[in-house]
Amino acid sequence: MTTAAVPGLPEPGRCLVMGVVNVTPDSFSDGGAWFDPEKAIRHGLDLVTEGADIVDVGGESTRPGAQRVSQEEELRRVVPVIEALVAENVPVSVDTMRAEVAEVAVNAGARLVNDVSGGLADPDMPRVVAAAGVPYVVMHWRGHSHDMQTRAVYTDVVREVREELAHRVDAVLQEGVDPSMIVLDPGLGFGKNPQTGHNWSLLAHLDAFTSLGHPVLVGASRKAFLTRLLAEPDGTRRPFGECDDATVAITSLVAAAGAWCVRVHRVRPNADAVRVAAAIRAAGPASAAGPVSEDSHDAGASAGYDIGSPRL
Ligand code: PMM
Repeated sequence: MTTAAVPGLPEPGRCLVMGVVNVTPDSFSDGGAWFDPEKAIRHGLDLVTEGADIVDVGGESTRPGAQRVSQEEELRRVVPVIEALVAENVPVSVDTMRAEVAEVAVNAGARLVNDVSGGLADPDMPRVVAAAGVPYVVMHWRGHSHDMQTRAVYTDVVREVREELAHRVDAVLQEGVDPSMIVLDPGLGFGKNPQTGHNWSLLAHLDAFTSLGHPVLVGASRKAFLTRLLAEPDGTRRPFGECDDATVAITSLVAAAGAWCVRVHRVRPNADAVRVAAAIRAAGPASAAGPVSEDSHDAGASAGYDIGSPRL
């Protein structure tokens, strides 16, 4: 289980909380609430007040079926928001699949590039990230939103997602990305079928990803598999915005299982959850056996924590 520190980002000695600011009119989870730049900036600052360690700013919706926006429009949406948050010393990540957007964002002060395509959408991305020397979230992805759900076909979802991510790691290393800068993400909801349990299998085997030797980020917040899980008896799905308690439950479990970071829309209860998970880990058998560094997320795995076992 690896949750090593990532250069240039906070190291609170627990799972980090990344708060989401979608500067889009059409993201599925928050439906355009932060499309106005002033509102987006205010929202980012509010998320920090609620306990976000990082604020993830994105200008392109990745909801299933979404069409792409132009690069100019993406830049127009995200740059002013990133600049304003950076001016307030907020650790900002940019959620983009475009190398040029990543480059402009990093020049504006973004500290992390969050690429849901793991370098597949724009072949220049890994080289640009390597040159920028910033951490890079490499997410599992099988294609753009307009048809990604047709690619959600697996014989063994955990093995295949792990192998495909491992290939992406090799590819970005070849392009010069430093291994210490790589963060992995199984890509819940992206090319995963919410009706067949793909997302639950990935969550149940987080160790398959932490064992690849890089910190792991989990983005479960308000995803469609939660709206189905929490559906009414007549099948009416729970609205996205009413899946936050379930998101917090996942946060607790993945934080205990060694996730490095969770990406969430409602920060405060998730910030509470990661602190609870850290407190339980710190009080576990490894602590009784000897002092556990507050920074060590790895200590529990070898000591065999009950909660904190890498397998959920
Ligand atoms: N999910 C969304 C957008 N960006 N980034 C990472 N690394 N992981 C995710 O799971 C992820 C992401 C889609 O969610 P949203 O549009 O509701 O914010």
